[in-house]
Amino acid sequence: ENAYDHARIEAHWAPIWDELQPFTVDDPADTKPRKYVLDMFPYPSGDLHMGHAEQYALGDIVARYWRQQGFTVLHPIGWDSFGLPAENAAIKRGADPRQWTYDNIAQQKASMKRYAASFDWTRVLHTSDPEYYRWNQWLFLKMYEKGLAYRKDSWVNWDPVDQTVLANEQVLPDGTSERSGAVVVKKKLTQWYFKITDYADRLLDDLNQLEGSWPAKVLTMQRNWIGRSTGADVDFVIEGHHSPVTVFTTRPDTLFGATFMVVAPDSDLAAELAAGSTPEVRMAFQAYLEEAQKKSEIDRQDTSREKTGVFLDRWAINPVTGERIPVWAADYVLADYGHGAIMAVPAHDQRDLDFAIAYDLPVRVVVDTNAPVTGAIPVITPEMLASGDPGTAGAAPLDPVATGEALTGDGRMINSGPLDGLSKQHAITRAIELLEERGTGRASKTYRLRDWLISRQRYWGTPIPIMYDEQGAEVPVPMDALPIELPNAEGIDMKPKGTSPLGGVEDWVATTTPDGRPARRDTDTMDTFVDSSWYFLRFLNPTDDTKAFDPAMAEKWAPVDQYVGGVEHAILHLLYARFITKVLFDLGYVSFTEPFSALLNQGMVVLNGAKMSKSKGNIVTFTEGVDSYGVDAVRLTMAFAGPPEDDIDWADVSPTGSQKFLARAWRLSGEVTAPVGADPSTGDVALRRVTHRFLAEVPGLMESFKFNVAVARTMELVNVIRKAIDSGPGAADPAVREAVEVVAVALSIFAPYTAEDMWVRLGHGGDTSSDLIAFAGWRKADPLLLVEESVTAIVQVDGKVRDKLQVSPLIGGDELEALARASEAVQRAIGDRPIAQVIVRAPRVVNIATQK
Ligand code: ANZ
Repeated sequence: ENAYDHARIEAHWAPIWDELQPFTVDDPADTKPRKYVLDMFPYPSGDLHMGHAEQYALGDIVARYWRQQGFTVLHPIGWDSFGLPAENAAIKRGADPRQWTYDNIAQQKASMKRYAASFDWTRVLHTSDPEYYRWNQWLFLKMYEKGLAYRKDSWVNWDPVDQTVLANEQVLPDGTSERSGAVVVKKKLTQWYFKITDYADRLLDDLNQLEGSWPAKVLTMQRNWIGRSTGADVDFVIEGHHSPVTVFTTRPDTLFGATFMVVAPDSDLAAELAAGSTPEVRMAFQAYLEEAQKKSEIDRQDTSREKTGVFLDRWAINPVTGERIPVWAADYVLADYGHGAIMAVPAHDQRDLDFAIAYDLPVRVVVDTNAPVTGAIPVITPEMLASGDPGTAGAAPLDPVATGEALTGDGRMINSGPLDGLSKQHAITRAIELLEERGTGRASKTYRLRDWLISRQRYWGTPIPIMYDEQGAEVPVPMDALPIELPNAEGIDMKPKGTSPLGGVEDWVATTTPDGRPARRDTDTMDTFVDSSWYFLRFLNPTDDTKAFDPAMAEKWAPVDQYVGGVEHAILHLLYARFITKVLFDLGYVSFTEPFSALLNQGMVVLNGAKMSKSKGNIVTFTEGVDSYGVDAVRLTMAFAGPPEDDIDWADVSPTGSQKFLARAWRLSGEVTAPVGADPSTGDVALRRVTHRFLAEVPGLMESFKFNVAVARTMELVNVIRKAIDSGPGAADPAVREAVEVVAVALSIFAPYTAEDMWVRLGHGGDTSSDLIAFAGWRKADPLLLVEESVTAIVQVDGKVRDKLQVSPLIGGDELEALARASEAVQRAIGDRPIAQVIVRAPRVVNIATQK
């Protein structure tokens, strides 16, 4: 068997590994250092594809690397197996979603085993198992007890095709559904929410802990998603209204320029103000509201859109000027941001200016953007005040009405009483102080983040553990009655109709409260992001039927040291997992506040520049890939293609090249003739230097995710060994054995089948897990072999030796020439004569000839 045959090697090792289960982590007495390496778990949506092949190669590389570094690595896998794909498949084919799901899981599992992903197969979990989802229900009830799960009647994003509610996060920037592509509309429903907004500050501030270990892009996306704005809340009294109206502003400095107020037409406040107005206003308002509701939130925020609104014939009092200002309803103000009402400062806010121009409302400039601003607190002299010049020098303030452009820049405050002369920043601070002194406002923050809507009108999900008594009051299901299992799918009509399919299962819906009164179950199921928000903890003891997870195990293993997955989860999944971790911290179940200490986002696998998709018919399936080239060649190709965060174009990479390289490396293992354990220190020093530089360099490459460079270094080492055998010290040299063993261990990270076979051919291996190459360990580089040798290079000028340089034996010709030219002795010898010719023979000689 002297030819490399990937199929033979795979067929030999796969059953042995399956038998040994070498990556099971279950020894409580194990004292080795630990790592928790986690791949984002897959949806069971069919067989694996090349994207999976990439992700699971990269995660596995990290896991296998740390094992070679002497760590016990927890590397589990499971399936995110609730959700719409199963339900839609069921609707389309009349199949049971359960059947579809578990069949797909079986197929994916077989593929992952074939792929030699080094998972601990004893920890597999499926979120659609009642043994798993009962703990979603437990989590829900814990959050309910804490007031973090609540129900509210509200406008929701409605996907008219899938007939389900969408989280804000699932609505794309163009206003269509991420799931079905349909244009999302608004609908009023009573839904369950998780109060993630209570955690907005912590979710934002704790991102600082992740700086450097999460991709910067993901941190930015999380920050923008949370979207914290700082400023002030200001209370405006409204004539004839029962209580003051509070607005949020980021520019309290401009309060003296607030010349009208605008409320969101779809807010309760607008309805109340209109109701207290004239019949004409009520009618005009109603018509306007209906128009506004047809528009998407994205449209409403589009600044280029023509401004529209209705005057409510109500008046507010500006708390600092005492002026009466008109109150309007306009759809550029959103009901669910800030307080759904604003103070309009047309001189300094473009939307307000457009509106003021459209409806001929007063505009007052309060920041002179022509005046110079200094970093220091401006000094306002009594003379300046006396002369009426609050430090404004030069040109007159610009006129926003004439130009149509709001003055948004910094400058000096004018027309603003006690704020006059201050810069914007100082005026903001001072204005907040003034408001606080008068009790009409206070410093405040507002967020783009909304509470997490978790109710879904679908069958294939976790039932919400709440029932309603005959008065409609919420009654939580007692903990000891969990799980509330899904009824059998048989006979349930899952076609989307706007209400949950579970509503039709009368004997499931009808229940009794713990004190024996008739009640009806909530028929919605949870967003599947609930399932994935804490699964990393369930892996620690996935079969425990007494608790969601064991805090002692969490203490031992969590947080996850390295999380690996696609950038498509950069916002939602990660945000929710971070949120739930903080909730569990507050409940005292875990001692850490961030779930994933480091994050690696792999790129996508594309084909000829295009995303692979069924509709384009350009999918390379996982099975096709590994059948054609072998598992190891596919894995190696994924690692070698480039930095892991870049996309891989399957048309540009060469799995055949990977295969050839693996064959070259594998052949070496059959040629070594030095016996096992031969003392390498008696071997060829030049080869040993190369081997030990490799040992020293590769860990840094691996830990900075430069897997492609590590593979390139392995290829170089293989070439050097080839030469050493063919035209160097020969196959019997102990340094050759050492080098080939180092190659085998390095390859065990990328190409486990090939490496395992090499290991046995090299005379290692045995019957137990610890004999496998996966646990052979990374050799320490010998520092003595890392010291760079140097050679003496001679520099001649016109045939006379003028200098001797100590240089690396690997120095390039250009570099050596540059050193020679830089030598003072050489320059002196050349004098002012022009150089005619330079001949370089690195690393030994540089010959410089001058013109005579
Ligand atoms: C007065 C003002 C003057 C404002 C000025 C801006 C400039 P960000 O940064 O996005 O948080 N605003 C507040 N609530 C709003 C709502 N529900 N719908 C639409 N706009 C709203 O924006 C905060 C600013 O957006 C607030 O500050 C408010 O306008 C407006 F020269 O108040 B500002």
